[in-house]
Parts: sequence; C-alpha cells; structure tokens
Amino acid sequence: MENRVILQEWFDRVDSEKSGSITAVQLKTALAVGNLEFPLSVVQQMIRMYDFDRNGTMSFQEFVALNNFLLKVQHAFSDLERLWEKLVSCWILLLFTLSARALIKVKMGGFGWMT
Ligand SMILES: [Ca+2]
Repeated sequence: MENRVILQEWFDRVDSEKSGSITAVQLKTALAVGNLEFPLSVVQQMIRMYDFDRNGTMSFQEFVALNNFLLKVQHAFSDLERLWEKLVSCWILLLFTLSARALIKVKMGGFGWMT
C-alpha cells in the first residue's frame, strides 16, 4: 500500500500537466532524472506494452502494471547476478584446490615421495 502511495506521488510529479496520464516524453524525462537513459522508441514500447486502453499514454493503473513488470525484470537480473557470484566462487575454489594439489604433488615429487 505504501508503495502505491509512493508510486502515485511519483506519477503525479511526472504528470506535470495534471492530465491523469503520462506521455512517452514525460516518462523518458522522469527516467532520465533517475539515471535511466532510454531512447524514446524504447519508452514508447514500454508504454505500448501496458497501454491497455490503447490511447498512447499511460494512466496510473497502467503505470502500476509497468512498474510491476520492471520490478520482476530487476529481480530476475538480481537472481542471475547471485547465481553468477556463486559460480565464480566455485571456480575460484576449484582453481585453488587444483593449484594446491599441483603444488603438493610437485613438492612431494621433488622429495621423491610421490611419482
Ligand atoms: Ca493508456
């Protein structure tokens, strides 16, 4: 609920003309303020995906749907990032283990303990 209030405040700020809907240009400008630079064509595509009444602009309800989609994408990337970090950790552990074994083998072989 609190999230929805924050979204409404954000939406109202972007809807500078108080028309009850936001245009692609307004959305692009607002995203750019948050360091999210998208070409206008991409922002237009975002709006088209959730422009349920096909009027070319985004109502608050449509904006909430778009926001939910973007959050899911963000979570998917976070999951991928965590998976990548685990894979890198496994590779480091594997390389360390192999290096340690090779070092032990060389040292033991050097003393004639191992062939
Ligand atoms: Ca619409």
